[in-house]
Amino acid sequence: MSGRTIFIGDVQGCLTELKLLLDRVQLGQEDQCCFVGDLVNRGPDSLGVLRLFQELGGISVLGNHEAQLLKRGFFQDPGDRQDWGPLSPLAQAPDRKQLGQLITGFPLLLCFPGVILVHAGLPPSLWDGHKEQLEAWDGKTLDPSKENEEVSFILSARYCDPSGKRPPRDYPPPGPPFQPWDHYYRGKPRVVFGHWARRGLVRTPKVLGLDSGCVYGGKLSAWIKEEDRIVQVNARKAYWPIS
Ligand SMILES: [Mn+2]
Repeated sequence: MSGRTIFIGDVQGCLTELKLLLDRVQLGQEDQCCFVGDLVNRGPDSLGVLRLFQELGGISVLGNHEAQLLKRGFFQDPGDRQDWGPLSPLAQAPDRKQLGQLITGFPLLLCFPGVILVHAGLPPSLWDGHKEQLEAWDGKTLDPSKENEEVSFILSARYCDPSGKRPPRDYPPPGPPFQPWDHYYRGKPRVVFGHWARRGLVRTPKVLGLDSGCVYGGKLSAWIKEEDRIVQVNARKAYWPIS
């Protein structure tokens, strides 16, 4: 029997909950764990999460939290004087550079059979789900010197208007003409994304939103593709105030 594909929402350093979730899905040797990004920051053990991710041979797309670290050169030289808060143990870890290389390789978008994985949103140029356009993005990594609107849509979009224009801010909810970006998605592959803790779990025929706010005291969610099944664990506590 071949393994399953298990998509996992924003972990944000919640190592205990991640381990519980992997128990609950009864992770097997052949199973592949695919993360929506934001493995790190805010929660109690980002270093532990990255090491476990490595051990699992996990796959992840890039989240905005990882992108920030890459842009700030965190993995080359986090700097002695800077206070990295919950990321301090990672900043001081002997395997920091190695983990940084892993994250540098996180793509912005990944295609699986029947599924597209991104951190936050699928940019307007991909809403029709044309194969050639998707192929151009599949596996592409971040070039920090070439960040454009599409990259920022992938990393941080929540609402947009029918043309794909985003509101100045997503909270409080912007109201018409803005809608959650997936409202406009017409493609065939199902899009798996995270990044939107306030919205919580989203499950429609077109998309799965897996950020159920674990680090804020919500849940950590997984979707097992082959079984079309959601598995969740409750956060042990709120590790960070929701902003
Ligand atoms: Mn995010």
